[in-house]
Amino acid sequence: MEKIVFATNNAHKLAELRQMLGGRYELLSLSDIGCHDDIPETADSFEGNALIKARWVKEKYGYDCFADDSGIEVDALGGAPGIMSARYAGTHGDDEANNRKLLAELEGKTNRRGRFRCAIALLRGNDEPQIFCGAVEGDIMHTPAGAGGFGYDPLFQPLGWNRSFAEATPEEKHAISHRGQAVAKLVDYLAHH
Ligand code: ITT
Repeated sequence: MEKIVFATNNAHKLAELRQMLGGRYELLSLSDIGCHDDIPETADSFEGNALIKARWVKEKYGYDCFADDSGIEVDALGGAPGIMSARYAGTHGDDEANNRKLLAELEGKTNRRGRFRCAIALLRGNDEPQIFCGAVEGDIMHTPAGAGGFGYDPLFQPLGWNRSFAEATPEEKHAISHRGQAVAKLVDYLAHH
């Protein structure tokens, strides 16, 4: 089975990817390759940050790898939290605080439309870098619901649904999610190159 590094420190993303790619590719985590670096995410787009993370691992550790940069954009907030999604409330990866801040920022606003976006950057052999994107539209709910998923999932109701991503099974989420879409493109590329 082809081995490929997934350059993430987010255990939830790793679990999602293992579920989506399990059986087809052996995914190595950053700790599997002895990388404990705090990779600087200094770009101003999901694509740019995904590429920075993938390049860091390929250049310093020599592995074929891919990285995910993702987040939620809310129209009434001018696209925030966007690329700042993981550290919206200040502490990187504090999902509860991030959700509280999002609800507070949206108080009194009628337009609650937003979307999750995901960019996956792949660096494989000497191929040109490849970027695969996905997005899913929805609305920010008024109160969190559900215990599944991670991040903003308890507050995100995809268009046409009557429950949050956190109330769905992993399979239901992946079938329409931003990451599910980007991974489908990644899988197609890997199968044909
Ligand atoms: P790595 O950079 O190490 O991959 P990270 O969590 O720092 O992990 P990002 O910078 O890409 O990753 O930030 C992604 C944030 O966006 C994540 O922490 C969540 O708050 C949010 N997010 C992304 N995908 C999500 C999803 O499927 N469901 C809920 N929230 C999500």
